[in-house]
Amino acid sequence: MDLDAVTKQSVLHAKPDGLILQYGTAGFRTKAEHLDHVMFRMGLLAVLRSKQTKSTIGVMVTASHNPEEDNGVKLVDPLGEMLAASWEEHATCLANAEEQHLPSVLVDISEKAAVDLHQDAFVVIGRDTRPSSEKLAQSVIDGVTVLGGQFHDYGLLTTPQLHYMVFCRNSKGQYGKATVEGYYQKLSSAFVELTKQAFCTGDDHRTLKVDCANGIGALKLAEMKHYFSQGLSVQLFNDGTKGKLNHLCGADFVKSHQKPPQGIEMKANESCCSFDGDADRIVYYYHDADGQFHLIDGDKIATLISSFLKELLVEIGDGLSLGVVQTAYANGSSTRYLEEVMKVPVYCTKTGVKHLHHKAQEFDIGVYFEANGHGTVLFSKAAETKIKQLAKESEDEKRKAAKMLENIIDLFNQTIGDAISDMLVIEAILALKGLTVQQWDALYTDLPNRQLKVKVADRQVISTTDAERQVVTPPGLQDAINDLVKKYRLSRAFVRPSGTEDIVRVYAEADSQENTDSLAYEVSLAVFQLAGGIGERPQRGF
Ligand code: NG1
Ligand code: ZN
Repeated sequence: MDLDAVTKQSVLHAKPDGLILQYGTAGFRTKAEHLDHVMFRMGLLAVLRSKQTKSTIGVMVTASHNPEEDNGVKLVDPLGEMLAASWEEHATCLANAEEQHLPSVLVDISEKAAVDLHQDAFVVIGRDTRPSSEKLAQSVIDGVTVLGGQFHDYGLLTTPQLHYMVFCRNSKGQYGKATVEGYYQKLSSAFVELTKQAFCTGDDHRTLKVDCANGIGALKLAEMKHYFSQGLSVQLFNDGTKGKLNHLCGADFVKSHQKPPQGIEMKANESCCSFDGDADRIVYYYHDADGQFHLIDGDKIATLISSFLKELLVEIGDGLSLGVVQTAYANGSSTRYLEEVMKVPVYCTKTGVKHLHHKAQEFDIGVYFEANGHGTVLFSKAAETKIKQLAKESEDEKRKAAKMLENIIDLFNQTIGDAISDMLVIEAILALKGLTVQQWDALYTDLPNRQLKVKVADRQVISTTDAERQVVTPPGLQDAINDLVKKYRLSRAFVRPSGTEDIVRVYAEADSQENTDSLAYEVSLAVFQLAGGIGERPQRGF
């Protein structure tokens, strides 16, 4: 390591004094103007991680669903997964080191992680459409090059596309070709193959309106839609030509406000969906004939997908295990439906896809979705081998099911939730089952729910247990929540510090929207009073 060169370069990416940031649920995230040094240093760290794993590492510059002024960065590990937990700590140390300590922190990380500094390093970089992203990606490249790493800059990519590229490169092309063209081809041909059966029986051509949150999803979907246009035509809205990224649109807006985005024309019963700013989340929705808005969130997406997979698994009869992984934000009705009606085992993990991803890996087929629409399906190597074998050998009905599963394996982005890939799977299942979006929605009725944010002086005073469903500290807060929850029917509430924003999140559900809103308000007030609330007290009514 040429530490002198690092010191010299680092001056050009100087850390603002006293700024402390944490590698959180989704990497570093804050106002874009505070991130230049973090980007440079994540370039350095990616080189070390690449040397240590002897693999290509990814760096994605994005702040996903957060406002356009924000930005963020996360590293992608060799199999396209989120960065290992021990390296999150290294990332936090490196990002927060004062200028003069930077060389010693680099040496320290290399020693602790037993990095072979003579290894070559290769880093791939992607970024979203934020105005700040291009310059910040250049700072990552500066960090990579000063440590002698090689790199490929993919420029504009969705987050899942960058994860895909990393996995393709490290699997020596076995997972697919590490180009956007390769990504389009892999997904589209699996979609076309899977839906052949539905469309040749004369089913109507499917159409779907997509709100792209004025983000990267618009550019990529516009390029990709020609590849699958025989089976599905998508109409893009909020494509970034006019509006601001994630502003009054996108999956996060639709899910948290439970209303349609601006900038999309919805006719009664028309199927619509929204991506988030980096296209790793998707939610569906429609207006019924009475003009009432219906949201179909990640929980209902997981339900549709797992019921379809379960049918195919019964058909091939091979005893492969299927499990669904959710977080505490999953609507209570979805958990009940999955467990009691579908008889599928359901598990709850902490928020953040890395937790869901790890749990899902315990099954032959693991379906994981956050309620906000971030999720995918993972197939174990053993399941994939079995399915491929059955698709070749077994008798007719079994083979048909195995072939469908084979296409589904290709269609799901196995590295991380992917709005484009999820959209194609959902459309394929709806076509094959002949289901309308209303019929899908009718699988179960969501319990009314509400999410609120509370500002506190230090959100880390709140610690939790039981997959974030119970508060441990500050003392008294959980008792207060328990007492409030008891006042309502079918009620549930929990609070946790956000990993991406400087706030505490409050979640409540109950038998009516009115009761839910009261419960959410009362719990917010308890947080404000017992966990050091700052600014305006929470108000009743939204
Ligand atoms: P935080 O801010 O930790 O709640 C949010 C989402 C997560 C995940 C991350 C990363 C909710 C309640 N939380 O995390 O599910 O998607 O952002 O983007 O939706
Ligand atoms: Zn996202």
